[in-house]
Amino acid sequence: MSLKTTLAASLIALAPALPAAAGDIAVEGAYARASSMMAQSGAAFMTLVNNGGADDRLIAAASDAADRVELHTHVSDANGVMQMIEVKEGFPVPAHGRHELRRGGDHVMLLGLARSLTEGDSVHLTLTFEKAGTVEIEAPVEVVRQPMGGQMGARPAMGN
Ligand SMILES: [Cu+2]
Repeated sequence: MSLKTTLAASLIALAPALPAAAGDIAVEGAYARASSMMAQSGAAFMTLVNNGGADDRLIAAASDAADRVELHTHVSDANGVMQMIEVKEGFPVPAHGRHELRRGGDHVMLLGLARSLTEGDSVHLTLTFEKAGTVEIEAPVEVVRQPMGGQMGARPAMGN
């Protein structure tokens, strides 16, 4: 193994966010991103893990980084166009199971960003679960890299 790969491997080993848990619920791999450089909104993604024997549910999220935080998902409308909708009932996390929040699917929506999301920064989130209570997490910010030749600012603001 070369020095370079050894360094890369140790960096990856250090990368995982601090463990965040409450009761039987753990949150893994959280990160946040803005839809674009100028975006007024952003989203956070993570894996919700339930190590207990009872179903639980993420019912609310809050952050000082945004005016409003909502639980969203994507659905396609009659024309096959993806749209985001708020999920009032929240995200179920089955007993001994997990629920993945990922791009194009369920996400924690940050509306009205208090500041721009920049690389190296992190977003503090308070997640409220029906049974486990609150979990505080730090979601490192991943800046979206515009593809070469991409139309800067032409992306829909809601494009998570
Ligand atoms: Cu959304």
